[in-house]
Amino acid sequence: MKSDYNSPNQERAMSNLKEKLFEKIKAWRPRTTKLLKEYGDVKLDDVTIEQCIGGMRDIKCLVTDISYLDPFEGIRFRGFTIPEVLEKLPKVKGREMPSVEGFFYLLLTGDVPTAGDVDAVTEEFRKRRQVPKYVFDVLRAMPRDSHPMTMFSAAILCLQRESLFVKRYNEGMSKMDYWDPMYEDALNLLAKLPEIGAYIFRLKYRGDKIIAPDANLDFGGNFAHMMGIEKPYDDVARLYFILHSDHESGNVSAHTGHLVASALSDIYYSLSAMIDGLAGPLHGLANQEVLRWIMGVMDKMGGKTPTEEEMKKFVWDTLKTQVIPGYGHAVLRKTDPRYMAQRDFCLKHLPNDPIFAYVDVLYKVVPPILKEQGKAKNPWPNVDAQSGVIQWHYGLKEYDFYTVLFGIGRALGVSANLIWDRGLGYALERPKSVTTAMLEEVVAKAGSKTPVKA
Ligand code: CMX
Repeated sequence: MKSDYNSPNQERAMSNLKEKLFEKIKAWRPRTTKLLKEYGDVKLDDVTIEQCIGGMRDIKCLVTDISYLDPFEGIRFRGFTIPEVLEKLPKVKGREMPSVEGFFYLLLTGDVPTAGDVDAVTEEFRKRRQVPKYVFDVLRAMPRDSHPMTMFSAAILCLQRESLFVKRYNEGMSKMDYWDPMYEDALNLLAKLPEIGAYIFRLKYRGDKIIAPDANLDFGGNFAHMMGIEKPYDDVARLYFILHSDHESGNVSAHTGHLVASALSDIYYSLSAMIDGLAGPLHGLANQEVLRWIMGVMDKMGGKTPTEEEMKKFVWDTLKTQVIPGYGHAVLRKTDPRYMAQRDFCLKHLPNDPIFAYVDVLYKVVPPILKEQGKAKNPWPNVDAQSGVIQWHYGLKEYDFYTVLFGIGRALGVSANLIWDRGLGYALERPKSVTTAMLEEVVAKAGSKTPVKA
């Protein structure tokens, strides 16, 4: 049967990216196989009762080579820090930021692309960009006050009928080929996300005045164009998608994507679920919460920037009922370098923005307060504390849309991971649960604080 995508088993030429990826996967497989087959019983970690009940912090039970999060240094994508990524990747012509396509090449292959490589990936995305009309029909059928993340997740989910992975699986493909239709599905979906995101935005917040895509623009440039926001918003979009792409595998969105895909669900199911996990206020939705909270403070201040003393009072009052959005992290123990990259952008492009002034005062007052309160393990700001102010500055004031931007970025990293998961044949995820009585029994047997395996 003739397949409608390029498979390594077929004679049709693969794209540069796919060919290179296939070489990398083949070279990597023996490492994973050897670890599993020869050293599978080597112990990696102990698990405490606190970790078992308390959200599995720090338990090492996921593998990814696409990014690594050091608690004190922050994220590295394929070994590169954020400043290194921004410096090393080829820039879009005449713009400050690298293209999203080039960054995706780095995530997928681990190599810095040449300008020619970037052009080839840009072309790959361009070919796959057309969003089927039924997606827009589904979005239009939804109540207009649906949250943008609900609409985004639904749009991705309804595309599931396009899955090539499902087709090939039903045809009985070999496990060694799983990565191939996953790659095809991932690129087909990623290429459509900017238009889907911009469509939701214009449908909901710009009187349904939809802007058609421009075939000559790159991922970030086209998104800015369809949003109807002038330069340098194209660079904001590129920066934003790159910064939010990946944060190793344990965060809720990446982990959800991995978990769902581990059942051999296709990328549409996996990414729709990933978006649902991102939509929680303790995770990606925090970027909307930050702006909502700042607006509340601003209202009370009659628009005036509060003094540090006034802001301290707002922070303490907030702590009576909720967490301070944009502060704290489950892994990081210092200011998030994604926060710093956006702060640098603000200092360069919008130093006098009134909301940036708020964010700046918060940076001074929140960490000492969280330290004094003594609960949060990390009193420093995360990515979400700084991201809304940039959007607001460029006219995107509908802050409940902000997490969709996070979602488009996160889809890049999660997709790269899922393709590699398939390439290396990662297993169905199925941790073991215990009962409370079992934990109590373990404690009774231990008779001390020494952790004992259940
Ligand atoms: N404000 C107030 N209290 C905070 C806090 C904050 N920003 N961050 C943590 N705490 C509290 C926790 O609620 C917890 O309190 P309880 O013991 O009463 O339950 C205590 O400090 C210990 O928490 P922790 O171990 O430091 O943090 P966790 O790993 O449990 O949670 C996170 C991490 C991000 C959910 C938490 O710091 C938080 O709620 N931050 C605010 C929301 C936010 O910005 N989320 C976005 C994170 C980045 C992202 O994923 O996008």
